[in-house]
Amino acid sequence: MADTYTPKPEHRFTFGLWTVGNMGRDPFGIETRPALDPVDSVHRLADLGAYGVNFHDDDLVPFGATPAERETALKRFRQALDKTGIKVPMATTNLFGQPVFKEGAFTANDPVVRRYAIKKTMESIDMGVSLGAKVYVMWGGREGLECEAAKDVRTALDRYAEAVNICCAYAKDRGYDLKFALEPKPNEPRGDMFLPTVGHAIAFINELQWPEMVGLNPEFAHETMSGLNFTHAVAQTLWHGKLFHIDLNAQRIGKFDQDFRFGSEGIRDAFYLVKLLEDSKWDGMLHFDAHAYRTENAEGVWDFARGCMRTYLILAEKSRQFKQDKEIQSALKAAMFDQLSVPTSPDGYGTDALHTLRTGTFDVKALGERGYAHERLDQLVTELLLGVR
Ligand code: GLT
Ligand code: MN
Ligand code: MN
Repeated sequence: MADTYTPKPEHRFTFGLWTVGNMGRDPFGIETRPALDPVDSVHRLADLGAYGVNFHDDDLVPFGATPAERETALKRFRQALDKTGIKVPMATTNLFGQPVFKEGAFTANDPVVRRYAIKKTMESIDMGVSLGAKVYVMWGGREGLECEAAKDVRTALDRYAEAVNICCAYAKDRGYDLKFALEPKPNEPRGDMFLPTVGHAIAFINELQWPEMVGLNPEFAHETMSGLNFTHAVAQTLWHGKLFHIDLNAQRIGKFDQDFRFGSEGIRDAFYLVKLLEDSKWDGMLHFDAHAYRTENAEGVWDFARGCMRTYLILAEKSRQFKQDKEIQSALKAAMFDQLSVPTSPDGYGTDALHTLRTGTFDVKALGERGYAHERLDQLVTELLLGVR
């Protein structure tokens, strides 16, 4: 039955074919559910109220397909999109699944492998753009190391930058309206991966030829795996004007890349993330890069997908309540929340301003004795989230 938290296309929720299509395989066990036909996935997502679907090249056209098979797959998919109104806002390339990429793709030591990775990416960009994609995600699944002696990291970063530059040049050459979003991850599948966190990736972008074409696709699970605060990572990405896409899911610190249903772990973290996205009026896609538990059958997959979207909408509602809650607002006042936007030096950095700062007098004792009401504020948020406010 429809309620306030029923997803609609206007909410801009998207899923990957690889997310709902995840068959429950893990390093210790085989698939627990059958493969999904991309066409069926599009229809089910439309029924649930999603806006769009994203894919790797190989999710849509199986690796090694003949040109005729490729045509058929694309035709059927296009028909499903037309019929349902489901959009393809993002595209990406599988540069990690096949043995050819076991030593790396853009940062493989062998230039031949690197050139193959670029060609596969170009084809995938063409396919994505032809279906409407405006963002191209680069997750360097095999860019990294186990054997530290085998690769020079500084040279690998030269090659990584070269590959991103080539892809930008290709998009420009073809006249595509396409932006690139790098997706950091600290490890898994490689022992250590290049561009492991949002911070590393933002710094890397500054060294590229067309930095304005490249931003980030941060993922909740990936920063959390490193023990970092994902909301802070997204806030800084926004601050740099580099949030081009986002991967939402759930993850516990210190575990393998769990890719759980959004909000299923770390509900407070999920709340602050949603609040940030809502407060900053993020108008890009809300993409769920997550999958159903291995325990689930085909029906459980759609419970999972519905759950991701509902939890986002519930937390968005909580973030509106946060703003309207008088006690929370008064606790924010006690915490001096609004004072952070007052510049430290309202007169700038000139000699007079520096003199004013240099000669200021302060009641350091009184400042040190002040309380900031964080306990009150934090408990109020807890009670809001627990549904008793
Ligand atoms: C893979 C990975 C994700 C990336 C996807 C895009 S593929 O599932 O774990 O984090 O976003 O390449
Ligand atoms: Mn992940
Ligand atoms: Mn991801």
